[in-house]
Amino acid sequence: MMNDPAQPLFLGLDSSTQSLKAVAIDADLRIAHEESVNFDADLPDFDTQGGVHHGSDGLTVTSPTLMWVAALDQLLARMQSAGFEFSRVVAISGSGQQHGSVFLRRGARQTLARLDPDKPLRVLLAEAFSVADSPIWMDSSTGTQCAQREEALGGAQATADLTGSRAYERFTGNQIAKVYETQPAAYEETERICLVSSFISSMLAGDYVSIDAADGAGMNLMDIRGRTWSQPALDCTAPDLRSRLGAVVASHTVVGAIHPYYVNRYGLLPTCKIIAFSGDNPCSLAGLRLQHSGDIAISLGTSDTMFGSLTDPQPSASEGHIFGNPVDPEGYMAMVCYKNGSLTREHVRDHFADGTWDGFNNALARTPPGNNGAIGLYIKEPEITPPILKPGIHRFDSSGSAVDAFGDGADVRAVVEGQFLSMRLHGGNIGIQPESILATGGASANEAIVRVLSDVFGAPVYTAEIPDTASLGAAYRALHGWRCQQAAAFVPFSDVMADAPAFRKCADADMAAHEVYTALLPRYVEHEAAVIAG
Ligand code: 5FX
Repeated sequence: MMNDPAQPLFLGLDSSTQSLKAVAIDADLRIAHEESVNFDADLPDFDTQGGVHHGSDGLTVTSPTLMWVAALDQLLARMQSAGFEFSRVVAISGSGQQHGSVFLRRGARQTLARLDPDKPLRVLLAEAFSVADSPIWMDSSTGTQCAQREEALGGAQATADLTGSRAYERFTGNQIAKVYETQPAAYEETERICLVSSFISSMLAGDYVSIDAADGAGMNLMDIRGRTWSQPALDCTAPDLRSRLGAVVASHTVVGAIHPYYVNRYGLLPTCKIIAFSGDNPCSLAGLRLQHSGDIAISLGTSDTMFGSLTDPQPSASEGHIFGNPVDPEGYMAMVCYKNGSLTREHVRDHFADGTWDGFNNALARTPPGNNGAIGLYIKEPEITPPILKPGIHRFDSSGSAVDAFGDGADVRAVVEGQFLSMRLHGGNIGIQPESILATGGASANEAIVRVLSDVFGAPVYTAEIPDTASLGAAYRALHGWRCQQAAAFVPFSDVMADAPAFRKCADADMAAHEVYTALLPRYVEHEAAVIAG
């Protein structure tokens, strides 16, 4: 359907690892415009691979902060050249890769306030950073700082209970602690520390903008239930940190208005509102419209991810993360990430089926739910959930004995069932109780795999073919924040999404098969524990 030129538009930006994207929607949720800038291809002078620089230690991963600045100007200029009507945009929100940090030096606030529309942002902000290379989520160089945090906060479980996750290397508090320890002068020079999300919104507002409670939870610094900075968590990170972080706000908050720079340069309305930006995973939750507790998304991609809304989180030192919910200021979201996803299923397809998906699906068809008691853990990549670093295949027969091989087709069923039993176990451990599952990613198109997913969880599975859930979710959140502001009250996200088309149901659970999996789960737990123990 055509977009009505009189209708207001809502803009969602997504500053991800490899690109900056924009999606504009109208109030009826129709997409009006899409644009993107690829960091490697479109900003070659920053010389990144996949948007990042790898340090020589094999652990440090950064991105040049100024590249994200340059990308914003380039993206907006492209939209202008394409005839995008910036004057219709009434609200902007955004998504940022989680955990990445931006260190702004003393005086940068004034620089932001005085942006000169005749000059590009990368020139204006060239001197604004006390740390030129932003640590990002792929960094794993802060093992020492993580150990110090858990020690100071009373252990891994106490850290998870307080902040929603045990100390993780990529989480921003540990990155900040490393900057303080290794570059004390740079830390001293720092006036403000932003997340990628709050940095992009700060550039748009021309002032420092608050971090939202969903992305803020990815720092190991926020009290997950109070949704404010935790003093003990700040204290074990770096001195005078609170004043460098600003406040935490609910994700639907209007955090400012667009700076005149963008009014003059691109024709945005001076009244255009900036809604707090959030992390990419929280924005994906919004993009997939998971508004009710029990609405779960499972992304079956290169690596598998499970996330969803919940009201009763159970933070765990062993698995997953609890974040604030980006569309419900009282709610939470939980997320469990796996390294072994499609590549591992493909490995089994190639070695234990005939190398085709038809062969894989035929193997599923000729083996029964529960695999006659055979259970397998297929660790092709070092796994994070649960932590099993050594690659290998672990097979157990129906009597619980470790075996070297399975019979016809059983490896195929075992890899799929093992992955979904693991999700049921570890998701359940942090409070995820799926009532309906939205499957996304490449393998969600495979009906045989999706059937097993539905049976393992005993829940219906729907599919969504939304390529850019984070940028779309950011646009939905722009609309949501704007509607709350217009109403001068919180408007449920489900009201804002009421007219969205329903997702396609692709499987209903076979409850007899579900019972088989429920009976099998204790054995899966036992075998997984044995594999972890080596
Ligand atoms: C989540 O905790 C992650 O580290 C990643 O999914 C990043 O958000 C990717 F941008």
